Amino acid sequence: MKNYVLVLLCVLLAFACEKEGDPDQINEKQQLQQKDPNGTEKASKVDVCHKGHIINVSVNAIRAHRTHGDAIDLDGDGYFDKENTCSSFIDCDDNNPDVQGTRDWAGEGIDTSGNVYNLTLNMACDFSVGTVDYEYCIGSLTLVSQVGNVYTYSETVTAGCVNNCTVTLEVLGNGSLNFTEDCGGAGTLSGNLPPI
Ligand SMILES: [Ca+2]
Ligand SMILES: [Ca+2]
Repeated sequence: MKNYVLVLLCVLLAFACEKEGDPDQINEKQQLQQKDPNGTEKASKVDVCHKGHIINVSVNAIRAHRTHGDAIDLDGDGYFDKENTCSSFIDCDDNNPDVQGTRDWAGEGIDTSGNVYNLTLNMACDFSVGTVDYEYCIGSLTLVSQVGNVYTYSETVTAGCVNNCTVTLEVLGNGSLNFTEDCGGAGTLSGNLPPI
């Protein structure tokens, strides 16, 4: 009887280790399992940001990759569900490829005269539009151009601000933004805003 219990324990331990194994090993297994007898791959695969590289794995491997801290692109829109080194932005809704939601940043901005203001920035995940709260007015941002991780916007403001300023956002690798509002002769306002 003791031998049976020992064998059962060994089997359970082996199963547990395999279940929590390294995603690389699991990937290799999945690659094999994904092939039909005729060699055709199944369609149920997703992109994963694994060790800085995008790999395409079976949905069955998602849990193991999450356990190891990898970011997943579940809805296949090119945006991953958490901070990662494979893409600049986080998918706000990783279950819907058409709705990406918004992200918020907040921090202090300083103007040309040395005045400090609290800034709150709310941006669409694709950075196409957004709003910025300057404490004393609200600015609406419309994307004009993008060069790499630098986005330039035309700005329309509510009462209290100088209108027709240009806002530039530089998305840094740590997720923070370099924010600059350039109002020409009326001066500039700039700051670094970490994500909320
Ligand atoms: Ca996604
Ligand atoms: Ca999405």
